[in-house]
Amino acid sequence: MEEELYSLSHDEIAKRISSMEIRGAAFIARAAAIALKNAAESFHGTDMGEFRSHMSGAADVIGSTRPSAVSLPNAIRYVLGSGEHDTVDEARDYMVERSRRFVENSHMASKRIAEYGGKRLKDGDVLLTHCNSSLAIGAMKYAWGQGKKISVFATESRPKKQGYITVRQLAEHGIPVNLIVDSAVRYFMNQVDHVYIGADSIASNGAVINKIGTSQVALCAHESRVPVTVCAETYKFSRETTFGDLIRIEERDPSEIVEPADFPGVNIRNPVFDATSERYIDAIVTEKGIISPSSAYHIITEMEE
Ligand code: RUB
Repeated sequence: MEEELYSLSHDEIAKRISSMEIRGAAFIARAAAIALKNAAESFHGTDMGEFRSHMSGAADVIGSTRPSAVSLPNAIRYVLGSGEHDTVDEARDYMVERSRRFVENSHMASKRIAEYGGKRLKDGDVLLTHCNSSLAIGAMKYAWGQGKKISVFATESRPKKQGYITVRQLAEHGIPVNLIVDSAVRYFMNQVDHVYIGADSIASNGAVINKIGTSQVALCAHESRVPVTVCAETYKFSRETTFGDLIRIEERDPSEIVEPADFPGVNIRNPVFDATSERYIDAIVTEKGIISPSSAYHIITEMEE
């Protein structure tokens, strides 16, 4: 599916991110990098001013698709870079190369995180996950590949039910998996050894933004003394939060939950992410190693400009 993106316009990729055909923070970030490459290659003039405004227009369109995934602006910032260029050809080549590098680094980071996160699991461990995180699933698959007989509880993750993707991916891999409704998390938590989840964004204080309901899962795990591990690349850390900005929580169309016409006079709210306090997170597995949430600020200060 990622390969297919190279033949699409940046507008088409932006549409697919908005409609959630492309979803999950890691994939969104790589799609954004590919969209910018395509945008740079679709510009045929020689005027640097026009090229700059073409690229900043493309960055705005792509960047406004999913407000809670900081991986998206971070990918855009990386691809556009800070280099000074004399000609359009030079600028285009630079961005195409930065896009290629971002995508490659992202895949490499996923592999490392799978390894580091997978190694922490033991034979017989029971995991619980929420939504559909390619990184958390990568760690589970790695552990399974090491011969550890893990099993997983996966929430449905209303309203878009990304948990269905998770259970299918795990079952196809042969990993025993139980699909549960979101409200069954506490019922099963006493059978769970680890909560493994992904992240859309991580703030400078270590708070994690992930699929709505993650904070309830983490609170419940905390109460049962079950460690919560977040699998996330460093490009999901938000530099802006260091300077006081808050990560915006995306609120999507109510029709994702119910048909509003069936509930006249009812206000239907559909926030799709929430913030989990760093107090309820035991470890964040990054490609640079496993860190405590309190190290988020240092990760941010070390991020490439
Ligand atoms: C997806 C979601 C995932 C994170 C991490 O939400 O919350 O847990 O994006 O995914 P949505 P990954 O379906 O609304 O995009 O580990 O694949 O980056």
